[in-house]
Amino acid sequence: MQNNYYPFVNTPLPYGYDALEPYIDAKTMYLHHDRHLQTYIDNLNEILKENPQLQNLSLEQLIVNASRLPKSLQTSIRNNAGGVYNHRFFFEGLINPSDKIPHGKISEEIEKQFHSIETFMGEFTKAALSVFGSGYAWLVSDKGILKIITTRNQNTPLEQRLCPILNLDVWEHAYYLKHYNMRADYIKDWHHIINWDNAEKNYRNCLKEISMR
Ligand code: MN3
Repeated sequence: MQNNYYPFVNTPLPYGYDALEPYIDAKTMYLHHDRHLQTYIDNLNEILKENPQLQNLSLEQLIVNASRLPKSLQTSIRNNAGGVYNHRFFFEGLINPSDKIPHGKISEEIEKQFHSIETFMGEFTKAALSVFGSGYAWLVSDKGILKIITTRNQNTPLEQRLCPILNLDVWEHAYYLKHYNMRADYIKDWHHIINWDNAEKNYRNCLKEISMR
């Protein structure tokens, strides 16, 4: 991944702010990317500026090693490096128009493990609705096996040694302007803009990582 070391910069979205209309509105995308993600980037740079010994670690290395850092740094690294990683992952996972259904290896694996795409989407939706407060729902690979998990705040699957394929930000800032408190409506809209090519690419990378070990 480019721009993966200190000092981090906020690369532009891979599409316009209004590209995901009518499913996610331009104002939400602007605030989400230019304010929320920017804040995580600024905070992370500030922490690393004060801790030069961490500046040669990549974003992923910071996250994976967070629990080995001094106690005072653990939470702030987890929140801010996680906030950068999770948001980049989320934005890269969206496209409009979308193919609507998965294809390739990920499609085969979803059908094998969840019986059908519909069952999978139902289970993913249930997980996303179950997040109490702020967090994410994820499709991850656990050594090739697909799992749906949720994480709180800005925690990531990387800390659990899981390989992320797809995520959904269910913090209220991701949908409140358009969907108000109706998270279920937001999730339904998100189904229309999943970048399945990106999910397929991520899954193939997950499988590659296993074979390299
Ligand atoms: Mn967010």
